[in-house]
Amino acid sequence: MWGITLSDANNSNVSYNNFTGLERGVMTFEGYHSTIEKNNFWISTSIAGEDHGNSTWKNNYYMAYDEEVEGCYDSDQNLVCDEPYPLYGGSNYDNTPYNTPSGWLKIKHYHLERFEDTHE
Ligand SMILES: [Ca+2]
Repeated sequence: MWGITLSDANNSNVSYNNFTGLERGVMTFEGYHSTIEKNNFWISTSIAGEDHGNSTWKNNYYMAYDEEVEGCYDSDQNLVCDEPYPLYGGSNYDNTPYNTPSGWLKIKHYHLERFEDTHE
């Protein structure tokens, strides 16, 4: 069961959702130029997202890809995995997957702390 299916939908935006209690998160097909960003995919399978179109996936959190054992390394400690997260289906990637739930809310605070640290 999918949380959201975008069928033949163009220029849609799916943001700020918590996908829980599902086996699968978002699937797009036959559509183009939609954006899926800043969602928390609390989905343990590797099929949080499936893309058969040409949508942009960025800045999402994937529970199945947030630890080193799952392949997510964060060598520069900016809360974003160093390697892209491959979406199921086509050949699309989330190039900036967060390793922290709602990491987009924490990144400003994180940078502020780092800035203060380096200027003390
Ligand atoms: Ca990183």
